[in-house]
Amino acid sequence: MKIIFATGNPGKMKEVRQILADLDAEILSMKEAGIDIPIEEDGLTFEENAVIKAKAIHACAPDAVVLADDSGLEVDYLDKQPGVYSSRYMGEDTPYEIKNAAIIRKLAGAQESERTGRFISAIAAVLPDGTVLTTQGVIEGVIAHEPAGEGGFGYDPIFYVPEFHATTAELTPEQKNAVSHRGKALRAMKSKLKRYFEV
Ligand code: ITT
Repeated sequence: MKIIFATGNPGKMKEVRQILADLDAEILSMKEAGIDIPIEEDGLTFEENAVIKAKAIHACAPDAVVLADDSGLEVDYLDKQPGVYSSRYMGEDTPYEIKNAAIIRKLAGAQESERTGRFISAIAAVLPDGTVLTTQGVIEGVIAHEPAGEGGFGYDPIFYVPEFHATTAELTPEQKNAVSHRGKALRAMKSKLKRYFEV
């Protein structure tokens, strides 16, 4: 089976490869598949945007299984921002040091109990016959007072997971994938794909 993963985010792609490593499939990024098209993510939910990305790439590679992830950070104190706008928040090219510092500043007046948030990942698959499958995964946490850790990408340095006493940027890739929104959503998708192809 050939799987094309519809992402241009190298941090995401690295995690996806590790999480899908046990599948008997060739896993290609969009770039490796030679596909370079702009995709307008104009959905209002993570699931809608994941389906938009997977369908756009399916149109270019109809014989492959195409997967896409749409994900983001919801911060309760900020009315669930940045949410589906996580990568566009404060500008797509703004470094995460600046975005992360801004979120911490915005929470300056928050009580400890108000610092809750979550990472959400929606995964969509479009199969060669056009079937669309979707799954979702969530990890709950709190916004840290200071960024910490060098691992992961994006908002990981400010996403503190109380059970680990660490941010997701301080976890090893294996630890993060075992508990992350993306790990959960992709493992659920693996089960759906296995069921679909065994029937
Ligand atoms: P593609 O659309 O090409 O996959 P993207 O980075 O634009 O890349 P999204 O639209 O799904 O992807 O935005 C996800 C953003 O949410 C991502 O850029 C980070 O800012 C944030 N995010 C999602 N998962 C994360 C994680 O595991 N760790 C840290 N930040 C994460």
